[in-house]
Amino acid sequence: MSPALQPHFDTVLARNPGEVEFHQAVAEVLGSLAPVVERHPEYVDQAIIERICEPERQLIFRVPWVDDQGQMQINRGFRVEFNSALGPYKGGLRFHPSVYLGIVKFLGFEQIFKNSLTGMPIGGGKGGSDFDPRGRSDAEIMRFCQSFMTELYRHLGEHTDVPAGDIGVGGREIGYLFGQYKRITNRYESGVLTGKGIAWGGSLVRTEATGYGTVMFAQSMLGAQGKDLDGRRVTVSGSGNVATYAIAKAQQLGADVVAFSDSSGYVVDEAGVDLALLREVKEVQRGRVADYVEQRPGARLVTSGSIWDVPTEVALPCATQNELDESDAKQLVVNGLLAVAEGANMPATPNAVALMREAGVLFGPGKAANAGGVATSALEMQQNASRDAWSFDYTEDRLQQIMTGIHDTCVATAEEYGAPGDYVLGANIAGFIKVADAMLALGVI
Ligand code: NDP
Ligand code: 2IT
Repeated sequence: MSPALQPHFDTVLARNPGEVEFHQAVAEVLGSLAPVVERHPEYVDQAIIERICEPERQLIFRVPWVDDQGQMQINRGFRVEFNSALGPYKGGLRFHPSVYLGIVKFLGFEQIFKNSLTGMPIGGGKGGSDFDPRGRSDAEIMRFCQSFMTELYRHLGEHTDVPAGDIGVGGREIGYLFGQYKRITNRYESGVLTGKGIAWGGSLVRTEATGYGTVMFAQSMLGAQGKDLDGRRVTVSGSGNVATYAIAKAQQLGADVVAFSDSSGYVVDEAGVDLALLREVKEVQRGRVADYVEQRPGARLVTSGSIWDVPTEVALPCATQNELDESDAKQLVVNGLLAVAEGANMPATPNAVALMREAGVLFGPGKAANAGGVATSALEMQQNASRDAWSFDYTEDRLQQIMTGIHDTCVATAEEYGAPGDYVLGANIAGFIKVADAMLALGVI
């Protein structure tokens, strides 16, 4: 890291002890900014680096609820309102037992630059809870969401802070959260949450957007090299929202998607993933990947090793942070990997990223590659503000334009800063500069 930035990183480490994922995310962004602060010393002089690493507001609250056995349960809720220089705080809510402040802050920090890259007027935030939805009934999920919103509602608003989904939070949870917000405030304020159902203010394409956008980004990276996805072997980790629609779009573009996973193992389906069956198992039955294998002759479940052992040309990590490490990267490269687009947030470890890039693999970092989800959330907000509803095709076209724009911005910025083809540098610098300039214009706040 450059000498101008190192003291600020040391301060982040000292002020945020134990938040290892947050440290990792900050190191990755600051690691790209040396040429920027050389050209623009005002970013250091005006404390932009220090300010951008310090959330504007951090909320931690108790979430009490009663389970189906009548037992009192207590979880912890979080919302980190990181940066509102470009617009209202925007970012998802994650419900997973691993959630703690360090995870929410890493996700919120990434969101600042991702949202900036989309070109839409949205700031960065993230939230969630250590609540584990696995095995909980619909009624328990509803009571948890209602309790969570009973505290959080006072901090939200279509012009203030606009949550959406993330791991463990999909359309069902957004429904319960929106219902409670509407009841408490007595306002039908559609723009306060995104990822809503189509009948009650949602946008077509939002469900598909993150996975579709990730594949559009991979296609653009390959296209810049005169290649495409048609006929290529593709592996997608995870089997949730992002993974499902990454598989769908990759198949539409002619790829052979041969593997996917959940936290219990991975599935190899050499005949090509049966998307209709996967959706039935995950979205309707709320089952596990093992249930897919039971209903799909020829597919096999592997519960040891890693999905990245499966030979593939294009890897799309769409599960969670740090799920692809250095030894996975080594194996992928040995097996002939061409390109990676991160559908998840920070799924590849820093050593894995370095190894793949040194091997000449095209690498699309999450804050660029998975930005289609939040970009389409901003399109949902736009429809809500104008009380309009767009067609699927029109909305998908807008998503495609946004993803192409992000790709081209990364390429142009990397070239401008002397690192052609470096999508990590391009994304970090382009995302940062827009926010930094807005912060300078808005004064010391
Ligand atoms: P879902 O909850 O729909 O799916 C998550 C998937 O990842 C599940 O298959 C889950 O398996 C798997 N997974 C989660 N944790 C682990 C783990 N520790 N090890 C292995 N597998 C795991 O979430 P999403 O699809 O919405 O999110 C996936 C990723 O994409 C996250 O990193 C999220 O931050 C990111 N993202 C999501 C966006 C969105 O719009 N939803 C937008 C941009 C990024 P299991 O069921 O076994 O836990
Ligand atoms: O990580 C992400 O970009 C998301 N979970 C989506 C955020 C959003 O507000 O749509």
